[in-house]
Amino acid sequence: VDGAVRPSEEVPVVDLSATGLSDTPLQQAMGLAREHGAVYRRRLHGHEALLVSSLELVTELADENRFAKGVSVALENVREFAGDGLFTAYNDEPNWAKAHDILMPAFALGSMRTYHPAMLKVARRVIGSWDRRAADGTPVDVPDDMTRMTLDTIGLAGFGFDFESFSRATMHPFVEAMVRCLEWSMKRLGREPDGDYTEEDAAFRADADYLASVVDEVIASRTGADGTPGEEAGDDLLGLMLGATHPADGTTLDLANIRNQVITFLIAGHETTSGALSFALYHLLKDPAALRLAQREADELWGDQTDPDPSFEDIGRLPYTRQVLNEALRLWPTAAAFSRQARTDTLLGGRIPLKAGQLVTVLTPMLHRDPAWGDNPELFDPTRFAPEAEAARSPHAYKPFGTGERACIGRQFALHEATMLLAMLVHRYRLIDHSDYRLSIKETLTLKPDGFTLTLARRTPADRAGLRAALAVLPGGAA
Ligand code: FDE
Repeated sequence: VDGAVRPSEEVPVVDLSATGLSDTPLQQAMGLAREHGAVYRRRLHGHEALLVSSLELVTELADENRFAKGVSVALENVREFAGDGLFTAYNDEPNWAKAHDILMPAFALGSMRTYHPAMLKVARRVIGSWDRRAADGTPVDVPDDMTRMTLDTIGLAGFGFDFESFSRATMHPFVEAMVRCLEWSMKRLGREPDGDYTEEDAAFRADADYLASVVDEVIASRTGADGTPGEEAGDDLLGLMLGATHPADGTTLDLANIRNQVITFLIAGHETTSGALSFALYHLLKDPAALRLAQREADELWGDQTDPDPSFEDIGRLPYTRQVLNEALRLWPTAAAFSRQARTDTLLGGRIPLKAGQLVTVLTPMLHRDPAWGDNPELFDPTRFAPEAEAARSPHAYKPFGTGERACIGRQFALHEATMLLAMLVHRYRLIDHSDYRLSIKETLTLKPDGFTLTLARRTPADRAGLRAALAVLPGGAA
């Protein structure tokens, strides 16, 4: 009568107000899904979220006629420092469509050719650093180095700005401030109604201001003193944002929005990709059979070359390496949840009433363990992404890049960069599990293996010959 939506009897309700949100809320949510099933309501200090992870319900949520992207409470928090950038913009904010239309061409597959040289330059920085570690036998911190790599790559390829992360002993202060901002966004979800958070908020403000100042430096390096683009705006992301006009109305993006976009791309373009590479290396380390197949694929391209020069086309010739990344992102999608919003009052799955505008959270790692994935969804198995296997599966069973019109614009960028680096690393090194690493996952809104180190040894021609001989005796290995 009062129009309030009453929880349907069938949906379990879990109230976390007494225990609070854990430091690893995503893994907590996964545990609750294992306990209560693929749809449940989570209450926390008067807020309620509906979490969903079955293929059946996600297929409905992916229907763009009934649902659109929802800006979740977590993303509202990120809006505090990324504003109306693409990731955090509301669907109906004019700057979303404008920036999307201007930037889309820069992320088409063909554009990766433009970024390839910058990606390769940074991949060689990783190799320079890892060669020294291989020589002196000291361990590399995998997530740290992947973060250095992806930050330098998006900086150079997107904005012509060099963070020079490999010439620094510690992470660039931009990364540290950004990680704290993301952490603040996550922890803010668990705040108690009567808590005092003045200190956290002041520290956050300082970090957010610092991020903005770095970005202003990036922008200033490309504009005149009056903020207008110089002679050559360039054809990278920043060049497009400064110079390109919207096809429909001929206007350009305003400087406040460009600042938000640069922050957005620096964050979105590196946190998630570095996590994906770290998980891929973790799984290869623990799965010698998969590692050998990845090594064979790279060996077939680059043989015993000491310094191979991967071409743009080579990256399309690494299908197994791509499968390894896909499978790593299945088990650990590094942007691990996204929200959908009902366009009208509707019934989800014919039984769960939703009001127009109501948000639903998709818990991606649990969707990626739906029974549609077969008997042992916890096992790492890149052959799940062989073309025949993919063709037999619903496209809605796999959503590491979100869905629909607000899906990840950087997907090809991330996959090109990550496939190239992964292939170069397995071609060059033996990966040694010196500490018998046990996976533990750190959450800062995104996921990363915590404290993951390994040691390295350079592969020799004899190693490669041995691998060829070993694989040749397997069924199908001679092919
Ligand atoms: C987006 C994205 C997403 C969606 C979200 C929602 O729905 O909310 C997701 C899930 C993602 N993304 C994921 C990912 C993963 C990886 C590896 C990545 N990602 C990467 C990248 C790179 C770059 C540059 C990017 N990325 C970017 C981005 C952007 C800008 C966005 C937004 C879009 C729109 O329009 O909205 C995204 N991404 Fe990502």
